Amino acid sequence: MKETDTIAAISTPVGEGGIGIVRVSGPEAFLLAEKVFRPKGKRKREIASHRIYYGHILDARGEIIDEVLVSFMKAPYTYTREDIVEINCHGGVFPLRMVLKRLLEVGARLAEPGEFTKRAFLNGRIDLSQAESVFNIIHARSEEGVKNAARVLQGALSQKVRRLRQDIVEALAWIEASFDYPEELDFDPQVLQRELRNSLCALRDSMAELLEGEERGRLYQEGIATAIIGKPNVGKSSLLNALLREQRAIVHEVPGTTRDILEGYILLEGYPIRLVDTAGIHGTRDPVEKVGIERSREAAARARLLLMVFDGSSPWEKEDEEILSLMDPGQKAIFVINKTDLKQELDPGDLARRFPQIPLVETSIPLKKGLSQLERAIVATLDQMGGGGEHPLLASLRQAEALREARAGVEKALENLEQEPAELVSLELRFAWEKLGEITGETLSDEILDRIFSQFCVGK
Ligand SMILES: Nc1nc2c(ncn2[C@@H]2O[C@H](COP(=O)(O)OP(=O)(O)OP(=O)(O)O)[C@@H](O)[C@H]2O)c(=O)[nH]1
Ligand SMILES: [Mg+2]
Repeated sequence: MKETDTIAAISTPVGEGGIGIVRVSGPEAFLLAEKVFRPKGKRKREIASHRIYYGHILDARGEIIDEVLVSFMKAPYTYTREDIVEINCHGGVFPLRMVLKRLLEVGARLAEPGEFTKRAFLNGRIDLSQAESVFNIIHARSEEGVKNAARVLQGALSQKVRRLRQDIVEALAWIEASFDYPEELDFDPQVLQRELRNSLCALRDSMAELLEGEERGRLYQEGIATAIIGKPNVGKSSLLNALLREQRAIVHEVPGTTRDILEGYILLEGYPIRLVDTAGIHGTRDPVEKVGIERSREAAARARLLLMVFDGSSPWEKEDEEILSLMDPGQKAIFVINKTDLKQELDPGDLARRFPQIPLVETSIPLKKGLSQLERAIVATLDQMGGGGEHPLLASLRQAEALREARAGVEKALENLEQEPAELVSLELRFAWEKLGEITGETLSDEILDRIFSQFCVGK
């Protein structure tokens, strides 16, 4: 399906900056831009492609709206593979809106979120994995995340997926030939079986290899949600501030100081970490505190890593026990015994004996003790979560899910290779082939495509 109208949007963030860009794409991009743009001095000459022109955008009455630089780019060597015009305006909310409004007046349509990238996909310039990497580059939370997404944009994942699909097609061809024309194959059926088994095993292993990097890819891409939880007054907000190295959260000796969720980002050894400070969890009648505590529980449930903070200077209480119960089997945790500068009432040995697999760090915020040890424990835990894989290519749940299903299909085909009729094996392989196609967008419904692109920002 080819889009035929001409779209326009502000492609830079809304706010005040040196410049802002309004982008126009579609068959009438040049025509519409020329209606609103008056180039300085070159009124008679024809516009050449991939050149930048200086001049003014005029309103309907011919009054100057803004002084601009305009790039005219003829298809197909453009982002969308359509004609594109980019207008560099002064970067303010009003000049950009006025220029955009002017383009809409002369016939452009306001672009939907992600529509420029969607057109690049629909016009065949990039596949879906590459389109998603554009989103990942924009939203990456670390340098590693940007680099991994850039590799996907260059086609690294598409290439791998195409190769896997090609291998499946070859296996299918053999299976179906042996099924349809067994007498014409001068192969020993047993040799054929063995060959097939080998190539399916190789397929399964390459898929597993790709999946291995998934967790790590997502860690770099999204940042790891890390919740600081504990009963009131143990020093959670103090710990957040110490790790962020700024006084972000209010710290106070009155228990129940933190009411709302507070967040901040830190980078540790390239890992982007989203630290979430929460309200101290305990039984309370205060209705506002109750809401805060409910949010703490939700934040704890969503986190992939929990920093469980205990006050070393106060005896173990049932509230501390309750904190322990928030730990989910799928989550990683680190124990933090804080306030070690005060007289100690809590024996860290008890916790260490009960949970030998969970790292335990002793800290004192005023003495700045144990903080680098805590940071090292966090990095070590993330290394464990990430597993191997040099440059992970999978950073989206959607892609990983499709690959997992494809792998399951190949595994079933392998299991059934000897027992079941060839038809069943080939059905499983067809399924795997189709699932792999979802990664690159070759086999995906319009509805899902719309959902994917709607997550993008307007103007991208
Ligand atoms: N002596 C000592 N005091 C600390 C330490 N860490 C925090 N505090 C003090 O403990 C009190 C509570 O600290 P917060 O960081 O507000 O504790 P919190 O866990 O966020 O408390 P809530 O938000 O009420 O749940 C403050 O008076 C801090 O100065 C520490 O390591 N040693
Ligand atoms: Mg607090």
